[in-house]
Order: sequence, then structure tokens, then C-alpha cells
Amino acid sequence: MNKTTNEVQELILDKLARYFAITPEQATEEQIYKAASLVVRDILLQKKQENNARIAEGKYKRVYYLCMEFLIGRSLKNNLFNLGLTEQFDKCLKKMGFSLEDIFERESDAGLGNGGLGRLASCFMDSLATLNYPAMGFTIRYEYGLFKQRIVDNQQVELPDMWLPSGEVWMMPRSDKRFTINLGGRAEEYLDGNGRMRVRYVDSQQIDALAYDVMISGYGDGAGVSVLRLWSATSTTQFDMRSFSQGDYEKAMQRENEAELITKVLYPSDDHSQGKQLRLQQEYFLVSASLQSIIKDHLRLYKSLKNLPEKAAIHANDTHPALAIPELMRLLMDEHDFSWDEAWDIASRTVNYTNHTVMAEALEKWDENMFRTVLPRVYSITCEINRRFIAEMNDRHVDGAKIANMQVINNNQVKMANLCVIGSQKVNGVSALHSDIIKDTIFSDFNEVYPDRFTNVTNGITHRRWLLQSNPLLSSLIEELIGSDFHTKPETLSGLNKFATDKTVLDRIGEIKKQNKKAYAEYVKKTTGFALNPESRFDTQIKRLHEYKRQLLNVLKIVHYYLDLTDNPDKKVTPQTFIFGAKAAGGYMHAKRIIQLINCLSKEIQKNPKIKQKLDVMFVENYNVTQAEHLIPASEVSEQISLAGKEASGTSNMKFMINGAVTLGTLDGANVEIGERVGDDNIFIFGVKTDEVERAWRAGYNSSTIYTHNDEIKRVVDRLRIGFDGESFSDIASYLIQGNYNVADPYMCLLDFDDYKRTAERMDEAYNNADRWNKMALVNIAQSGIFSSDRSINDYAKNIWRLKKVKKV
Ligand code: 26Q
Repeated sequence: MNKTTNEVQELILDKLARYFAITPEQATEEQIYKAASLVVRDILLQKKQENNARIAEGKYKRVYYLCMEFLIGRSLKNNLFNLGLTEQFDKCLKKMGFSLEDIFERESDAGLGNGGLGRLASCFMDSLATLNYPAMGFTIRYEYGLFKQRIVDNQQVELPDMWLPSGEVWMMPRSDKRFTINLGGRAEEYLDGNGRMRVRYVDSQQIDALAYDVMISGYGDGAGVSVLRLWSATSTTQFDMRSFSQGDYEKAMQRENEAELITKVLYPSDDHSQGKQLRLQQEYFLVSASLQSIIKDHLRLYKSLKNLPEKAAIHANDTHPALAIPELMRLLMDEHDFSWDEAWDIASRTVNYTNHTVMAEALEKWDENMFRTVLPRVYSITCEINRRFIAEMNDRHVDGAKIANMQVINNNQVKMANLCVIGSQKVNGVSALHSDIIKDTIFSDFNEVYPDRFTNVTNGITHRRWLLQSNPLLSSLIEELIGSDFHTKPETLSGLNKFATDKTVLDRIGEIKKQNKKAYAEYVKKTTGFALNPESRFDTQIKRLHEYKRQLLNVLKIVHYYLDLTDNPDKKVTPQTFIFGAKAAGGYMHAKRIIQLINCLSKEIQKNPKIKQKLDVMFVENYNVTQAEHLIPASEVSEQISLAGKEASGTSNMKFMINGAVTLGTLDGANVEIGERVGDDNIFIFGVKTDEVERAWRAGYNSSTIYTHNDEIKRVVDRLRIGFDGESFSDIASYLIQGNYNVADPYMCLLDFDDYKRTAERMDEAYNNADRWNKMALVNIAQSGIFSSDRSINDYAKNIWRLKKVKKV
């Protein structure tokens, strides 16, 4: 986008005058933020219109990415960067007496997601736009995103996340895109005047979905613009004036409140499905609104839905939008007169599904009665899908037990993953290991009947946000060494490999890390008051708090060091700071206790300055995308320590790698592929492997035997009972060795402890040899190109969606 500083200035002045009737001298930072964002939005809109015209004219196939979560973070900085306008805005705001960096701080994160899955969706939008694939994302415009975390008395407290005031500027309300959704009631069949079977809804609740569009520009020449459409729920009917006039204000408001509840708040749990009715309504709301919109646009262009699979790929990101399959069937049959067979042929060639978990408690299942009550018509279609599937399997003489395992409805439950596999063209996992595991475990029977359906697309991250924007020092060095091709061709980062023995380059990499650590320490000091020692090694674990991710294993290791130092305060050690960032689902008590444990340990260390010099712990409050952008470039060790087989991929591992941090991790998820890329010398792998986990369970894994026979482990676990900062953690100690109503140590922290500790010691040696360590950092950066979401999106486009890029003009 070529706009001069003066042109930018004029546009901003115009917005200030029009929206606030003020001059820059009178403006607050908030007003400047708003004016600047509106200017950017106008530019995006214009770009989008040009792009859309090209897509329509070329009759390109499009992908529609359905996801309950998009973890967007901040937008202003990203948009300026992608449009190539950062410098112009910077200069212009300086002239007005503002700093662009300070203006960025006025924006709150759009936290419309829990963690990895939502951030992945956002990275994908960036790559789709940059690579210029015709794409549109669909999600919910939650009024409240993921809760804001406060730590009070060392414990997590959840506060509502009011992101909209500053996030709203990016959304274009689309009053022309409004669709009605039916919930509850009864679906009645009747014959119309032509003798055709029709369906009508009786006593159902009708809710309108209103569209808000956020435009996402790609980066560089020839980039496109993707649209993320967010649906907001509102009442279909007008305000109930009658009740109001009669003084019944509650009743007057009731319908509106009920409707708006649907998009009020994001469910704050990941990897755990609780079967709540409101969540099912949210999922249907997203799916129905999106499909109605897709169909309307398709019909405008092609006048028929017969070619839908050739012109549209609908992607279900996890099972959360699984209802897309029966809902598409419903729309095709009930509203567009297709027969079952025609509709099924279209739907099952249009939809694809990505699986993100193998954990039983995360696989979505709905109570059949609730499902029928909330979605009567979709339920009857789902039953028919199930009936026909069972018939087909019987025809193919598939074993009865296997059919029972694969069917959609069984034991009064509707199994969304099974629905997705049956109704999708392709099903993929998110790392090589995970894609193998789903074929061997949860989908093994399906893999026998539909062997060609399963494939892998390893996750990726947008290196433009996670390297170029968040780590400018490192980016400049890379540009100096290999040029800037890697901005759009991440695989060319491998050009850095030739500097692996270049001492000056290695020193500079070390120097940049030091500077980033210093800058982060200053930022933390300023924003929280916590004193980080930039001379210590920054060792970071940032992800949702979950047992399988084993933050507890990390804590056990730290407590071990802590006890060593309390016994022997003069011990010579490599000074380390362990940094944690994690939110726990509000009702996940054990996870919240681990947050408390980390904070209590941190507090206790603060009381002992001599220990703090050598060993420190910091908990980042309210970890989110913006916090990650600050912290990752300053981190040296990337903790990726899930129990093997549990983490589908992980994506922070990729963000750390591209910023030159070294992985300390298990052979799980994408760590395996990271290890293959960097080689054994440039990663620290420990712990049991997937098959060994299985074997250990079969051999009767018993953590209390480990506890009894390993003095170090015993010392650490016993110390949990005494606790830290005056708080005992005997509940966590007994979780590890007795099990609280459950199996003890279900994620095998004690089994992996020894190897973890030994491997961390090996890492100390490497770290204390600066050349060796900086070389490891360099190899990690050089080998990270394949983990760009550009590569992931090209894989999806080629193997799953069969998309072509829009040709440059
Ligand atoms: C389901 C039902 C009801 C309420 C909530 C949910 C729900 C919400 C979010 C279930 C799961 C999620 C999110 C899962 C997630 O983030 N998974 C992560 O996805 C990443 C991207 O593929 C992977 O890298 C991680 O390994 C995986 O844990």
C-alpha cells in the first residue's frame, strides 16, 4: 500500500475531526488509537473490495474456515506491518506528538479463544491472505472473550474480559448479512401445494445472527485480504412494547436477553467438554449462520448448489462446528429441494475436519435427549446419517463391535468426532505423530473402512507476527545475513545454516538474546514491579494449565533445585529464572492449585535474596497473545514437557524455536518433527515415548514405589506437604503418590522426573559454553521455516481443499 506520511496524516486528521471534533493537540492516546485504526480499516476495506472482485471474476474455489475460536490478539500493529505502513504511521504520529508504540498499548487483546486451536486459526488467516488463497473465516463475536486472570493471594481469580471497546473499531457491521436460526420447539413435516414434503418449525425460539466483518490483510506484493466474519446473536422480533407498557419490564427484555445470551461469553475450557446446552446452541448458531451465508453467496455467483464441492471447501476446526454436516444436509434438502442422496454427495465432498486431541474427556459427546430438544430437525437428520452409515457397514460385513464404536449415536450419546469422520472428505491430525496416533487409536476402525480419508497437516505459526514483528533485532540480523526473502519464503531461513561456525554471527545472536532479555526485564519491572535477573537463564513454560502438559513436573524440578540451594546456599549453579504463564479453566480445581503452588513458590523465593540470585520463579499474570509476543523473544529454554502421546502438536514450541530458544521436551506432538529438523545436538529430549507410556500402564505403573525408592523425589514430594509461603500442598503430594479418588500420578511426572533432571543438567553444560549454545540457537532459527503456517496452508490447499491462489494483477 503506498501512502505517504502526509497522506496518512490527512486521513488521521479527518477521522479526529469527524469522530471527535478535535485536533491532534486535543486528542488522547485512545482517540489517536481509534482514528489510526479507522484509517487502516478504510484501507483494508478498499483492498478487500478489489480482492473480492478478482475472486468472483475468476470463479475461484474458496475455503470457509469454521472455528469457535480465533485468538486474534492486537490488530493495529499487525495490520500496519502487513500493509507496509508502519513507518509512515510512526512518523506521522511523531509529528503529532505521539509514539506509535504507546498507541499500540491502547489496544486490548481480542481474546476470542482459549489457546492453541484459536491461535492456529488466526495464524492461518494471515497465511491464507498472504498466499492469496480465497478464504473466509467464521466465528462468534463473543461479548466477553477468555476471562482476564488476576492473581490474588497467590490464587487465580477470573474477571470478565471486556475487549469490545477497543476491539470494535476493526469490525464492519454488516446489516445486509442477517440470518435466522431456529432453536428448540418441534420440526413438523407437511406436504406443500405441489405434494412435496416440507418442514416447519413449531414453538421454536428464533434468533437472528448479525455479521461483523474483520478484514485481515496479507503481507507483501500480491497479497490478498481475508475476511473473518463474526456472528452476533440478537432477537428476531421487535422490542416487546406491550409488556413494557403494562409495566412488565422483565418480560419486555426477556426475549432480547435470551437471544443475546448465545454470544455472551466464550467457554473457558480447552480439552474438556462439559456437555452444556448453551455451548451446543453456540455451536449450532455459528454453523447455521455461516452455512446460510455461504450458500447465499454461492447461489449469487453460480445460481446452483450442485457445484458446491468444486467451488467451496468447508473446514471444521475440531468437532465444535461438526453440525455443519447435518445442517448442510438440512439446508440442501429442506430449503433447496435436493434428495437425500444428492445432498449427501454434496455435503460429504465439501466438508473436512481437523482433529486436535485424543483425550477422551475432550472428545465432544452430547446427551441425545438434549440434542433432540435443542435441535429437533438436525437431530432427525443426524439419526438418518447414523442409520445409513450402520446399513453401509453391515453391507460391508464390518464387525458389529466395530460398527458400535463408529456410529454417531450410541448409548444415548451423540458423538461428534464420529459424525465428522463419516461426513468429511478428509480428516487430518496436526503433527506427524498425532496423525499416526489418531489412526491407531480413536479412529482405528474408521481407518480400516476409509483408509484414504486420513492425512496429516503439521501445524504452523505465522513467522511474520512471531518473528518479524515481535523480534525486530533478530529479524534485522537475519535480513542482513540472508536478505528478506524469508518474509514470504520461510524455507529460505535455512540459508542461515552456513553461519553455524561463524563466530561473529554467533556472538551477535547471543547479544540480541541478551538485549531482548534486558528489554523484557524492564517491561516486567515497569508493568508489574517484579525484578527479573537478566543475567540468569530464562526458561519458559507458557500454555493452558492442564495436567497432561505437566507444569507440575517443571515445578518438581524447581523444588528439587530449591532444596539443594537451601541446604547449600553457596553451591555453584547456573542461575536460572523459570517463567510460567497459564490460565486454568474456572472449574478445574487441581489446575488452579498448581497455579497457586507456582505463585507460593515464587513468593517464598522473593523472601530469600541469596536464593533469588541463583534460582527464581515468575508467574505471568493474565498470559495472552500480547504477553507471549513480549516474552518469547527473551526466552532461552522452551519447556515442552507433556506426557508422550497427549499433546497433539503444540505451537509455542515453534514460536520459541524461530526466536532461537532451545527445546527441552518429550517426544510428543510437533516436538518430534522439531527434533528431526534440528538434529539431536540441538534439542534436549527426555522421557518415555508413546509406546512406553502404554507399556508402563500395562506393567502396573506405581508412582509410590518410585517415591519410596528415590530419595530426591521423596524429598521433593515431602516438601510439597510442608508447602511454600505458608501454604501446604499435601493434596498435590497425595495426587502424585496416592491418587485422589483416582489413579496416582496419572500423567507420570514421577516416571519422567529423573530423565528430565539429568537432561536439564546436560543442558546446563551446553549453556555455559556460549558458542555452543548460540550455535544451537542459530540452527533452531535456520531450521524453523517448515513450521511457518505458510507451509501448513499450502499443504491444506493442495491436499485437502484443492485451492488455487488468486492470480496477481
Ligand atoms: C469443547 C466443548 C465445550 C467447551 C469447550 C470445548 C473446547 C474448547 C477449546 C475444547 C477444546 C478447545 C481447544 C483445544 C486446543 O487448543 N487444542 C490444541 O490445539 C493446538 C492446535 O492444533 C495444538 O497445538 C495443541 O496440541 C492442542 O492441545
